[in-house]
Amino acid sequence: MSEQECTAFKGHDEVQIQLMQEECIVVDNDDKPLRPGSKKECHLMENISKGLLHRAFSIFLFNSENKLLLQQRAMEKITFPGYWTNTVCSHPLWLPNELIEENALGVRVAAQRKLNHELGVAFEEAKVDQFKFMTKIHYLSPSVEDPQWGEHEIDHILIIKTNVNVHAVPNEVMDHKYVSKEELKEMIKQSDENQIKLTPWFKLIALNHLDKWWDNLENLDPLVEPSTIIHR
Ligand code: DMA
Ligand code: MN
Repeated sequence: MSEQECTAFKGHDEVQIQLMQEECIVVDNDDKPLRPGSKKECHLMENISKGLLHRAFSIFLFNSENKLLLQQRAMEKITFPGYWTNTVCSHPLWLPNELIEENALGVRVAAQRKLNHELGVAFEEAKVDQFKFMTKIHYLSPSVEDPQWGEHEIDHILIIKTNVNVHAVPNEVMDHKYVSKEELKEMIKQSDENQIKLTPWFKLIALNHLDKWWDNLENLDPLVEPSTIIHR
């Protein structure tokens, strides 16, 4: 590791440093893949300030009682440690099966992989075809704890309604819970009062988009906007 890399990763968790070598998908403003870019390159604010953008996804998993599964990010995470967020957020990688464009199949393949990697959900419990790709949201946000890191993504929103067995992986997730709409409202209030932390992308989605999907979990098709990119 170079001296510059040692500085960027100072004090961080070894497993999470290794994961910074993953090859994310660098995209243009229309979400067209341009080239692979390491997770590290994609999340350093010095590159983001020059316009570097990558592809991501956010999973919203609801159980049969229509409660939403949230996770609290592990303290080992380099970006947004200890923050509460939607079920899983991550990136499809520059791999043939995660680059498939048709109906965001590559992103859904990655979603299944990460639901298993972070929350220990078995592949059979969340099949690729069960994820519904809703729309894309483009946003930029520096990490408050360590402002040299941040996010600048075209985030694919994926909804899945199913009951799963969660076996959270401690290096990724320190806590998880299912919430009703009212319970989430209360959490948003607590985050406004600085009692808990919510990730900026989750708060943005929860405040602007989530209700219309949550109210229509049995009939999401009319709300699907695959070619829209909401710019924030
Ligand atoms: C990044 O999430 C993705 C979004 C939508 C912000 P992350 O930092 O949890 O990614 P990973 O789990 O791959 O580290
Ligand atoms: Mn990212």
